[in-house]
Amino acid sequence: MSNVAAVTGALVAGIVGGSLFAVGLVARPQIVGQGPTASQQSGQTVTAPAPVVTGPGGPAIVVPPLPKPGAALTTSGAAAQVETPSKTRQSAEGLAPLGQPRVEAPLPQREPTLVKYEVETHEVTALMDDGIAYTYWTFGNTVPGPMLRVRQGDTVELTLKNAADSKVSHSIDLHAVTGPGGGAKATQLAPGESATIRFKALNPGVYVYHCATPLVPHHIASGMYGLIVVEPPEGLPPVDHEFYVMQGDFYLEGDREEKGLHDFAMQQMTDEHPSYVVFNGSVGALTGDNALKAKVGEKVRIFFGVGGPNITSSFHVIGEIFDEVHPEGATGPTQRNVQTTMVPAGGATIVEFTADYPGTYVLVDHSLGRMTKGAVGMLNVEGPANAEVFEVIHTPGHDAPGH
Ligand SMILES: [Cu+2]
Repeated sequence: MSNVAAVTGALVAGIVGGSLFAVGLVARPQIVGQGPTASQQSGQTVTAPAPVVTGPGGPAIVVPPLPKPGAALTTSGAAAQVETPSKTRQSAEGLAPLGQPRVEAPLPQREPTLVKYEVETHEVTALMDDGIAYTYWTFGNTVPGPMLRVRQGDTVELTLKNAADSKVSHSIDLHAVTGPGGGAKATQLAPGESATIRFKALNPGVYVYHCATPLVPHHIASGMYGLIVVEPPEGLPPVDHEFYVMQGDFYLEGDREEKGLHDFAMQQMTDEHPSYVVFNGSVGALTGDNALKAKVGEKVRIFFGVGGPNITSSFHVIGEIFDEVHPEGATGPTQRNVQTTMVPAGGATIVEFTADYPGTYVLVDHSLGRMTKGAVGMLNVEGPANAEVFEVIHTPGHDAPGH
């Protein structure tokens, strides 16, 4: 059974209970919310995790290259041998899903400074679904790529490298950049090349970045997107958990039930008929053991973006109400008490809510047909039930999808 079937089946079996998702889901590293710890270097690339900040004129913040993928992942060399015939389809055996993206912790109070990031593009073959492999093109080996996080007024020095073993050129267009192509003009990189740009984070908000090498939607449909958070000068209000989730649509040639490595399907992409619509790169990336976790009473913030390339998201969490939404990722006045928020391709939002009652809350694109294509995530909330918030008076006891 594919993971899409497992996830959908679990939902049909019932959202109530929270113990339903143990079967059929791919195990993978735990997700988000724990940003790397900081260490400081002076203007040099380091291999330790992220930075401590000093005031103006102090050392620049340096964020190191991301770790290499796990041993089970392979580079795209093998993928390039597969053109179309399904009878020669390469096995997906031994492959794993991609890991989860790096999440940056909230920034300390500080004055604007120089922040250095280094990101490397990698082409990686990994599992999209149970037994179904795809050659992703990535920023830093994850989909989405690493979260970048700066403060309004910071000067950001971004070095983009394209790994020497890449097959094609890559680049970066950051929607937080004011400048030619959002940086894409200067960062068109052949395999093995690198480029460095500097930009001022003029506007606060949460912004998508993506590869902008032709054919751009092909690169995005291979996983090349992420979020850059530009905090307002006062920062974002503290919460108990921050999560980083991005939706993307993927186009694989051949039958989705056919195991093995699938190539990119150009016609499906131009027709806007995705084989998969998923959160964080693959089916099951945020379900089962990989579910997001919180406790009753805790405040949750989700940075939610849509890489696309084509599909807009009607982002909703089943069983929850967003206390606050930053529409279109903008800072400033929020909308309160929102059920579903529309997030365009190449757009993002911030949603916040308090987990008031225990249970499993399901992240979806409320164009719910896409659940069958993998667009399902879970937030497991543990803690005491409050009968004033929710109480079952009578039920025949049938599990139901709740929606
Ligand atoms: Cu690219």
